[in-house]
Amino acid sequence: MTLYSALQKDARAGKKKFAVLIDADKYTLPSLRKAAEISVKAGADYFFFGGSLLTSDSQTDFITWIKDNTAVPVVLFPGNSQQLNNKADAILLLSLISGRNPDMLIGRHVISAPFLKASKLEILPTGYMLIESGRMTSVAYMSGTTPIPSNKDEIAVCTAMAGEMLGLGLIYMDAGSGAQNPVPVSMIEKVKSSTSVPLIIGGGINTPLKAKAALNAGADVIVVGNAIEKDPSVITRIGSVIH
Ligand code: 1GP
Repeated sequence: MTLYSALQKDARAGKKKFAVLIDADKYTLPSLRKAAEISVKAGADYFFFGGSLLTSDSQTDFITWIKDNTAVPVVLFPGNSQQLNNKADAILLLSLISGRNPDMLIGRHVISAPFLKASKLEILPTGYMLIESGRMTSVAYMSGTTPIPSNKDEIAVCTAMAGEMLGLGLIYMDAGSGAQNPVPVSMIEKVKSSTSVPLIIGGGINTPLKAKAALNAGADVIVVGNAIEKDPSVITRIGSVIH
């Protein structure tokens, strides 16, 4: 079964999942091992790999270590085409549909297509939506796009519906890494009730309470990165909310 079929099946059955986001720049091999061990014990469903910048060359070693030592699938969540890596299992092929930057909607994909076609990566076409979350986030700055205002649920709903109609198999609403405020609950509820593809929510989820709020509102997968870099034990507490 592909990762996408499993995700779709679990989303339909209401089985919630969580992804631990690894930004390779923020880890050393020992700290990665520790986070990975805690993640496995906490029942993490995926390791997502990515970040707005990647300045070290450790990503390949980290992915290799995770593949050799755990059974948790590795999914690329690339900030740019330099983060492509065929040691992973799958890639969120992100089209930044909340923005109007053609490079992020289709340009980078054209450049990456031959590499992806030749790789064994499972391609997960994803409508990626940035949601305004207080202060400017790295992803908004680096992508040169304006996030959807956090009080404009209807814009988020129409954007997600359009993404689904274009054939994107996942919607990922992201407040941005380390966001001051996560994606609002009312926005998650409305997007969930207007679309039928699995919904991923991330950005600023740093407590079990915020994880629970996103899941209850309709998130099928939540993504946690920043909070874990600061305190890996957060994974255990969030894992217990989910499973
Ligand atoms: C960022 O959604 C991810 O793109 C995760 O956000 O790092 O705030 O958990 P955090």
